[in-house]
Amino acid sequence: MSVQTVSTTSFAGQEPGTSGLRKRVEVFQQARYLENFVQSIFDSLDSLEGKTLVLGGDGRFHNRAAIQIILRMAAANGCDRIMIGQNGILSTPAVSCLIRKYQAYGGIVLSASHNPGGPDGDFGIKFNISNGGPAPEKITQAIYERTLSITAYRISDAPPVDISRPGTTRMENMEIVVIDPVSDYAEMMRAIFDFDAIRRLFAGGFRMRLDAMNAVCGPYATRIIESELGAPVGTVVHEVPLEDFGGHHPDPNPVNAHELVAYMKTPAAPDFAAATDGDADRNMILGQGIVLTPSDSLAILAAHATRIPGYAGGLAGVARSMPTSTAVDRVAAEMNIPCFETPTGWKFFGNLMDAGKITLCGEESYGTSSAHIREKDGLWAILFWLNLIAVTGKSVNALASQHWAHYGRNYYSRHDYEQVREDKANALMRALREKLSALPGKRYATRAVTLADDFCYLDPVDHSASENQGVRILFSDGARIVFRLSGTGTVGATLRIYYECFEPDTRKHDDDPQIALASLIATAQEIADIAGYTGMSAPTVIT
Ligand code: VG1
Ligand code: CO
Repeated sequence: MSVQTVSTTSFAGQEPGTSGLRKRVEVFQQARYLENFVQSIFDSLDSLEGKTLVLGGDGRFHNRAAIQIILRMAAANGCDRIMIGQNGILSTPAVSCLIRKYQAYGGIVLSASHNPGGPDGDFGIKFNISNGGPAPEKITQAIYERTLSITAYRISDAPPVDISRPGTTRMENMEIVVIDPVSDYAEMMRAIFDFDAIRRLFAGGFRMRLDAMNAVCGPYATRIIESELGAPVGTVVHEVPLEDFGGHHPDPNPVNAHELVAYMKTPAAPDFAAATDGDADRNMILGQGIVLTPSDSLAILAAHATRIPGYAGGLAGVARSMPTSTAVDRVAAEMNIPCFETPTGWKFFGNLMDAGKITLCGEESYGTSSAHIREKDGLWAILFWLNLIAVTGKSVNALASQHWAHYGRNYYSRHDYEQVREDKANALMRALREKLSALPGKRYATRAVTLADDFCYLDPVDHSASENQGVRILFSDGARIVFRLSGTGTVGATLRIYYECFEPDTRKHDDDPQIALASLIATAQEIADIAGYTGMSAPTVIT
């Protein structure tokens, strides 16, 4: 066993996006591609000597091969100890939990999250720092810059390590600890939620379906919801993680999880349903006949948080990403706590949590979490809902209607235009930016524009500025349109347009969101000429 130094040349485009580096599997399979990026991570950090890293992934295709390479590189780069999930499996929230609990220096998550998997799908890699959260922009930028100048990487020639059983082995001077992927995470959930109340709920005949989409949530959900909380076997479906997610697109939204949505409209529908994504950090919440928007879910959880043991002391504050609806802002205003607006991507919440400024936060893209870790957490959100249903005795539908009656309803929808030519998407955004200064005061249908800008975030903790985080157009009646380009896609550009309007009148709370938002959707077309630039008369995905 010895450490080799292998010369290499740089690859273009190893720039982390909204959440790590994501590329097609075939790109990652090129010789030296993963090695270059991993060495660039290590080169951008302090020495690994004496430090512990956490390593795991969502089990997608290329996970097993990548894990063996990273183990050999970590050993060669002087890492002291690496904690790895059995069979290389760890959900993103579990990685965050382990880094914090064992005071690791950081973690490497192998996942392209909500992107499809399999040999023709996507692969991804992300570095998390010692607070358990995604590396902030200054670190991802340093990693990217390193990938451009790299000339060599270090790797041990040790044979592959058996990671199929918990236990400890060594490679070079590094200790490799294979751990059960679920137990630490489950212990943390027990400390936050009232498991007895949820057990009584299931014992009383409450029925639920959780679709794990053949991704990494399966082992966590079966152990916690079925074995521990007593839900009947079969409550968690598609519970076995598969390398290609069984052909599912593991992005829990009404389009990809259409079977679950349809099932919730049948007479056989259980009381509650949920779905999670590739790496188990996203969640979709459903009641009988309804899918709750993630923005509403966040607002409702915030409004009831003190009923959950882990949040009985109250919330320090809340935060949402800029495109997320302002429903939670109304809750924060009534609770008299601060509400922060951050750019898209979980990395921006970390500083606010570390500084004790927020307890709950979320994004419109089916992400919700709290300061218990520094990532979004799908199963946490589902357990929060179960706990809430157990202590209030109310259904998802009842809790939503009650919420809208009290605060008003923020109708919300996201329209995605996928696989747009990059030059066209960029031209649309450029033309829109050029128009912004002329928009305030202009009227569209019944509304006047009050503000139009390109969102710039000033981090209140480290005072860093993040510019060009999405174009937002705000109207006099509280409606908003937001335009931005996705930072997680791997083919062409994805244009995301987010629509929101506020309806205080209870009699108008049961409309179809697309109808409630129709005039705003027409306004976006008029302002941005979406059809002209994209050549598409309708979005490819509506959520
Ligand atoms: C998308 C979502 C964003 C989320 C990110 C990572 O990013 O919009 O809210 O944080 O995915 O989620 P983008 O840049 O494509 O809009 V995950 O669960 O895929 O890591
Ligand atoms: Co995810």
